Amino acid sequence: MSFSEQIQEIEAEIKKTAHNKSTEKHIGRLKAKISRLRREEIDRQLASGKGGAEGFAVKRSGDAVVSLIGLPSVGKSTILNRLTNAESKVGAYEFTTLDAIPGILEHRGAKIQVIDLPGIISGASKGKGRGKEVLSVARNADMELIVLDIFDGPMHLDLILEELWQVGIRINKIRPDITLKKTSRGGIAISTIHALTHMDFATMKYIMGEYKVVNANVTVRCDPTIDEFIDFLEGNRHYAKGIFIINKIDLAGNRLDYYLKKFPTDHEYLKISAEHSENLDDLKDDILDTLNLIRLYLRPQRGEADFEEPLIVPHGSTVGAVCKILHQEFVDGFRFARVWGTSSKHAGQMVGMSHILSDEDILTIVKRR
Ligand SMILES: Nc1nc2c(ncn2[C@@H]2O[C@H](COP(=O)(O)OP(=O)(O)OP(=O)(O)O)[C@@H](O)[C@H]2O)c(=O)[nH]1
Ligand SMILES: [Mg+2]
Repeated sequence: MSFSEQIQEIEAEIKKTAHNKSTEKHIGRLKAKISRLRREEIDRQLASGKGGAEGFAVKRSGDAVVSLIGLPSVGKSTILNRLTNAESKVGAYEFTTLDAIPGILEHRGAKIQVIDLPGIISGASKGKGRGKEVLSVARNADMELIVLDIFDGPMHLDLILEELWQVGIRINKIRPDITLKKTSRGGIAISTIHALTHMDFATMKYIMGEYKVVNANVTVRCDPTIDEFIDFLEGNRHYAKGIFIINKIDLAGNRLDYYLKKFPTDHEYLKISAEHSENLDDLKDDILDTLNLIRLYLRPQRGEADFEEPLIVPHGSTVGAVCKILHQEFVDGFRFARVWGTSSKHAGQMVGMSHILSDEDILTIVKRR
């Protein structure tokens, strides 16, 4: 049986199995099997050089990377051109863009790399229409701008999320907080912090069996679904933020509300017209807010803080993380840091590597001599 036939057969079995408490173990195991088969198939393709076609070469730059994902002709390139200094060809026909085109969006002191990509189609994750290369750029981005057009958007949304899901990209999801330590004997011990509502320990053990885990200590600090638990066991998942954009609202005229109502309500949408530059400032703000970055002003030991070029780092960054971003020598030679701003108890507070910084803090790192 071919790889896709095997998967189809298992998927059919999941579909025809009633989902309830008594079938939970069985379904968990079947889902884990599909994940394993897919991973094996990808490994095989990579090994044989098939599907390993030349990827798009985009050098990462800026404080964060955002990629434009959507079907052909929805307006991705128009958005890139409006947000950044870049020029990507715009066309009234599909597949105008054939390459990854990066540009830089400068907003609120941050430099965000925005990457325009060819449109994806159904089957992209399996390689259709250079889909693999497109999705691999998306996998390296911190955030996906999912572009939908006002008319076909509701139809395209599931397709896009499915293709992203297939290559291991999880949108607006939190990495399941689970740790697993293999042991040499004693079976599987599971400890939890909250009650699990999606599966019981027996199901978890059964699924782990599919991954040949028989002796381990597992700590679960969340309430994972079967899919989330498999994601954890598979590893190699990319958790990216996502913004859902509805473009071309100008074309709907006074029927705008009618078309907007067709979009599923489980996401929030930003409604824009790239062509008429409508709501683009909201989009820029949304990108910055969703990336959740903070600005730090670095101040040398003797001298003034640099308010012109803030260092942009993710919200929740520690002094240690900043040292790492700056240079390994700050990590190796770290003595202490001084902080002025909302994260400090008083001006110039002495702090260690684990101190968490806030937006617009001033930071001095003191190294050993
Ligand atoms: N009316 C209107 N047309 C738009 C808008 N945004 C883009 N377009 C038009 O839609 C067509 C496709 O735009 P592109 O930016 O090339 O779309 P794309 O998503 O990059 O397309 P591919 O590169 O083929 O995937 C062009 O004719 C644009 O002028 C919009 O907000 N309103
Ligand atoms: Mg394009």
